[in-house]
Amino acid sequence: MLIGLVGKPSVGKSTFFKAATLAEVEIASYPFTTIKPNHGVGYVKVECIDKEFNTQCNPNHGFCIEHQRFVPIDLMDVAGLVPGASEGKGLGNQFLDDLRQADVFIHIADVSGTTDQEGKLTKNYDACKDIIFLEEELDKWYCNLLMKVWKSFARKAEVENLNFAEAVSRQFSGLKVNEEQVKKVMINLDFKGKPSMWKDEQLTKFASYLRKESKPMIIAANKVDTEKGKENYEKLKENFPDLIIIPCSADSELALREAAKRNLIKYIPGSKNFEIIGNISEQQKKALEKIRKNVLDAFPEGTGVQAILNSSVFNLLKYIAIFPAGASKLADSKGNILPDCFLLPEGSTALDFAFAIHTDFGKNFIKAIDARTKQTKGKDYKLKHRDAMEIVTR
Ligand SMILES: Nc1nc2c(ncn2[C@@H]2O[C@H](COP(=O)(O)OP(=O)(O)OP(=O)(O)O)[C@@H](O)[C@H]2O)c(=O)[nH]1
Ligand SMILES: [Mg+2]
Repeated sequence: MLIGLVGKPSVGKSTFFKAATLAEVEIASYPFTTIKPNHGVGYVKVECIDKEFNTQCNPNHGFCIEHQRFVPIDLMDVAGLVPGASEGKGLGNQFLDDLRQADVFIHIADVSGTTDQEGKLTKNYDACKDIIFLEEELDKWYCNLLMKVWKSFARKAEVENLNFAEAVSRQFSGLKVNEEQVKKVMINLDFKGKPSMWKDEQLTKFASYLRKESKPMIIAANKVDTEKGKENYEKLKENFPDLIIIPCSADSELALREAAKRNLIKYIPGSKNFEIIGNISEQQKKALEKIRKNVLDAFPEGTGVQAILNSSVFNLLKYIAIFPAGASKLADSKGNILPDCFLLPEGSTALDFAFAIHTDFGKNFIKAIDARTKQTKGKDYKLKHRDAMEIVTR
């Protein structure tokens, strides 16, 4: 699972990245602070099943606080994208190639109204413009990649009488495009005529639809803590009712996460509360209480960072979290309780899960056992979010 952070310069991509990963990255108020991509590990939050089993888990990866399990996901932060990037403006859009393997994008938008389209300081800037131009630049990026090979690829697929959707997904597997997504796009577009004969505007439309399908996007309305933040966030929501837009203050999440790391406060990422537990100065206390009042109490999802990560994986991509769990004992051979948690696409079966654990588990699959009910499930059993399953092999 790879989540890509995109947006124009100075919107807070690296701040969001740092808040989610606590990796040391550069953050500054001038455009193009980030040039080389930052890779890191963030987490989605899942209500852990250990509570139901009256135990405390020991995760191999990620962590668990008060029965809230944090499951690792890969995050990538890249340079800022400006209008005209596909014609080489700013840093261009070639750096997006680093994000070809992304499953989902988070568009970090700046609702403070204080950064213009190139990330420079301004006043009363309308964030709605950024939603439109960013989509356009992402479409152009896809379109350029497709255009390069389209004619020869499509002709070859036609001559060899290949299954078109499968051939496209194979040709563009680097973009993590799958056959189902291509099929869906073809049905929606319903173009007549051979793909090798498509006009440029048809291919442009195809690229745009395919991009939306294979890189779904959620919007982080960042900097809601600022004076105009809430008002501009409401405006975004009104103008784009079909998009998932979540209010966010990456800066606040970063402050809370760093204070928690230094044992100054107790804060579970994504919660609407924190408790001061360490020795802090009056000034630090004032800053933290301001976050409580202006962000945590003011927005239903707190700082929004955790909600955005969760929403991208569980609402937009519709993934489910599955726990490998012995039906008679929850610990692995080393005594670790519920050490793993897998993120799988919706519709995954018990057999898919077995293969996700290990190819040998998949190949030697006999049955699955639901650790809660002790019921036996066959290979076609469709898994549910937070299922706990044992895989029995030959
Ligand atoms: N008020 C406020 N400021 C923020 C927030 N998030 C980031 N900032 C500030 O916005 C500025 C830009 O932050 P960065 O994280 O460097 O932005 P970026 O999008 O990575 O910028 P580039 O790498 O240049 O594309 C910094 O001064 C941050 O402190 C937020 O939630 N609220
Ligand atoms: Mg940056």
